[in-house]
Amino acid sequence: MTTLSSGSATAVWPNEPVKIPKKSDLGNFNGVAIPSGFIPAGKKAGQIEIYNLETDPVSGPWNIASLDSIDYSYHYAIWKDIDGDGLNDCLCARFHTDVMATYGELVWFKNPGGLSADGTGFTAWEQNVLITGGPDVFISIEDMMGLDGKTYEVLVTSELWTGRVMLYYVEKATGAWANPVNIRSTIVDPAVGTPFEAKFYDLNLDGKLEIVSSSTDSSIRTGGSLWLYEQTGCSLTGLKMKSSQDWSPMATSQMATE
Ligand SMILES: [Ca+2]
Ligand SMILES: [Ca+2]
Repeated sequence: MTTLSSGSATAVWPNEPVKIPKKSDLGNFNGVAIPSGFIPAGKKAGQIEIYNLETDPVSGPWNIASLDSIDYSYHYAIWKDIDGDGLNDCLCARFHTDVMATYGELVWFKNPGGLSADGTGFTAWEQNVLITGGPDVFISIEDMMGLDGKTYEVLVTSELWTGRVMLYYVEKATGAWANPVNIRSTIVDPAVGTPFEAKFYDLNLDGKLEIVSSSTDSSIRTGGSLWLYEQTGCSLTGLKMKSSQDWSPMATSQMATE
């Protein structure tokens, strides 16, 4: 077992580790990013910390979110060249919560380049908010073909604070995500309870992606639920998903035994 670090600069509430692609613009090392932060007092100041796993001991961390002006919680990250400058950036959801307000954001961090395997050359990553009041914890992205024959890059989000499962999408083009005007959205489920994670899968191998989302909702049943959504393909872009109201939700514990 490798202990990344126990120093005072490390994550106060680590979430899902995300592998960093071994690319020259990301230091050219096998690395991992640790998004962090959550709701409890003292745990709200999250970070996105990069570690180089090729050195012994591991090198880092270098915090992509070092320019945060207030506390944010981070749970997952996607590496993608958002602005089309050839450097992979970091796309993620985050949320801020305090006694005055709670809200989520979709944000991307611009890779300034210059990161080396030992961390020299690391400089702060500029932050760019794309959506406010929606994505907050988990995002996942896939290419999908629309009924108009165009390819779309589609984010599915599970939104802890709005209780929704959503799609956000742009027509696939270099730099498309960098301009919020390009981003459209559709509701998959307006009230799934308290969701945490949603992902695309082709569960029935018919070539169309389904969505699987987990949530808790004590008003529906005690414990967790696993929700499935399938495409009905009746909107302009073919991205409309079947309402969860057509499904009979099953608790995950039941699924294991039935
Ligand atoms: Ca870029
Ligand atoms: Ca399918």
